[in-house]
Amino acid sequence: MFCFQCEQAAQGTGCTKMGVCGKNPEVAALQNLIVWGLMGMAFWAHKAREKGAIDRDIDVHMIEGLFTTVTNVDFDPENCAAVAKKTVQMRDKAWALFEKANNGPYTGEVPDAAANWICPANREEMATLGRERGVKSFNSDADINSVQNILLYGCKGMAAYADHAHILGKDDNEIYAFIHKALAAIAESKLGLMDFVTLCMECGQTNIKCMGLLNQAHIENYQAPTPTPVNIGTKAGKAILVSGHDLKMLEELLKQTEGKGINIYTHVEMLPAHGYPGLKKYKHLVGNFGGAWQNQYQEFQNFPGAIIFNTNCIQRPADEYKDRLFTWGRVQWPGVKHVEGWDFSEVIAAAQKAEGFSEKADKDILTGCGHDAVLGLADKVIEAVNSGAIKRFFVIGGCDGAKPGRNYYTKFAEQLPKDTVILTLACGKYRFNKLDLGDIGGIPRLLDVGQCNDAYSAVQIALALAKAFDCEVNDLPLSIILSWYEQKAVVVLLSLLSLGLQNMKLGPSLPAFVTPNVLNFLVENFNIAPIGTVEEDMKQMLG
Ligand code: FSO
Ligand code: SF4
Repeated sequence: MFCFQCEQAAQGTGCTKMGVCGKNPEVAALQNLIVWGLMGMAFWAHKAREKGAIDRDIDVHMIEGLFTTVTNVDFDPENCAAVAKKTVQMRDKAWALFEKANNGPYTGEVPDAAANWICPANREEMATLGRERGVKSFNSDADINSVQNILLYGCKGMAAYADHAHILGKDDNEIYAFIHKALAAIAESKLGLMDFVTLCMECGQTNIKCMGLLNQAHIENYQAPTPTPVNIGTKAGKAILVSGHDLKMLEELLKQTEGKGINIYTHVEMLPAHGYPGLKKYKHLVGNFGGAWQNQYQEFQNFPGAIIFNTNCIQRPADEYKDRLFTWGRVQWPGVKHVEGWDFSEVIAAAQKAEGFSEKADKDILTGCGHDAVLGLADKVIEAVNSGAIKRFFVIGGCDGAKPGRNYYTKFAEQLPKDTVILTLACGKYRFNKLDLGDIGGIPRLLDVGQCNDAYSAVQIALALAKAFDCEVNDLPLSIILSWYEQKAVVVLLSLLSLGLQNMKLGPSLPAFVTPNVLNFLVENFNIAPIGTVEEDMKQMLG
C-alpha cells in the first residue's frame, strides 16, 4: 500500500505496510479504486455539465465517495468495495449523460480512469486493481503530482462539508461543478504545474462558498450560535456520546431520546453544537465528554453508555466498548454496528442496557463564539484594540493528533501575554480549551468559533475587523497558527491561501505530499512557515 494523505504518514513519508491510522492494505487499495473511479466519473460529469446536463445523483455520489476516503472515516473493506462498484456504475451513468447531451459519442482522447474499465467481481481482484492506481501514478513529474494531490485532498475535505450541507437540504451547483472539473483535470493530467496551482486556489475559493453554505444551513436550522458554557462533568443517568461534525444527526437523536431519561454528551467536534439555540433547547444535551479524538481508545472505556460516530475521527475500538459503539453516515468500522438512515432505536437500547453515569461535578468551558456572537461585541472589541487593552489576536486552530510536538499549541496558548485574544476552531482546541485564560474587559480571551468548517466564521470575523480598521486582513494585529491532520485541514488551508493570507505558521510537521519545490513556492508567495519553538514564534509574532 501507499498512502501519504494525512499528517500521521509513517516516517513523514507515507504508510506502506499498514496505515498508522489503522487502515489496512486492502482498504487502502479499495479506496484508491474509489478515487480512480471518481476521477473517471468526473471526466464525464464535467463534460456533460459543459453541455448543460446535470445529474444530482452523480453529484451526491461524488461527495459521498470522496468523503469515504478521507482519513479516519471508512475502515470497512466490504463497504469500500460497494462504494467502488457503485462508482463504476455512476461513471457509466455520467458517460451516458454526456453522450445524450452531445447527441453522439465523444471523439476526443479519453483518460484511462474514464475509459470503459470493468469493476472486478470480487474484492480481492478489486484490491489488486486498486493497488496499481495509487496517488503516485497521477503524473511522472513529482511537483505536478504533488500539486495534483493537494487538489485531490482539498476536494476530499470540501466533499465532507458539502455532504453535511446536502444532508441539511443545501446543494450548490458551483461546488459540484468544481469538484468534477478538478478531478477530471487530475484524470487527464495534461495541465502544467501553475494550472494545477490555480485550480488549488479555486478549490480554496469554492470551499469558502461551501463552508458558507454549511454555515447558512446550520443557522437556518438551528439559529446562530451564542456564547454558551458547556459542562465537562457527568450527570447521573443513562448516556449517549455523539462524535463527529453532523448536527442533523445529533438533532434527530435528541428528538428520539427526549423524555427517555438518557443524557446526550458531545465528543470532540460536536462541542460547538451546544452553542446553537435549536440544539441547546434540548435539556438532555448535558455536556461534553473527553478530550480530542486520539484519546478515544482510553476514554471510551470509561463512558458507560452508547457511543456513535457520525463523521471522522474513529479509531480501532477496544473490546470494552465495541458492542456499544455505532457508526452513521460515511463512517464504518468492520464489526461495528452501522446505523442506516434515521432510526436510532438500537443506539438508545444499547444506552439503556449500559450502566450509565453517576453525578460528577466539573467545570464549564465556553463555546458558541461564531461571527454573529463576536461581531455583536464589535464595538467593545474595537475599543479594546484602540485603547491597547487588546494587543493582538491569534487564530490557533486546526486538528489535534497523537504526536508529542502538538504540545506546542498548549504551551503557546498558556504563554501568550494577557493582552491577547485567541480565536480557535476544530479539534486542535482540545490542547488548551480547558485552561482558564480569563477575559479582557468582559471579552473572553479564548473564543471558540466552532468546528473546522467554521473557519468560515473566523474569516468573517477577520474581514469585519479589517473593514472596521480600514486595512487589509494581512495588516490586522492578527497571527494565524494552524495545526493540521487530515484533508479538511488541507482545504481550509487552501481557502486561507486563496484569500491571500500571509505569514501563517503550520505544524506540527509539513505534509509528506508537498515536494521541496512546491514548499518553496508556498514560502515565496505566502510566507508560510513551519512552527518553530513557542518562544521564537511568539517573539516574532508579537514583535
Ligand atoms: Fe478534527 Fe478529525 Fe474537524 Fe478533522 S475530529 S481531525 S480536520 O476530522 O475535521 O477537526
Ligand atoms: Fe497513513 Fe494517514 Fe494514509 Fe492512514 S490516512 S494510511 S495514517 S497517511
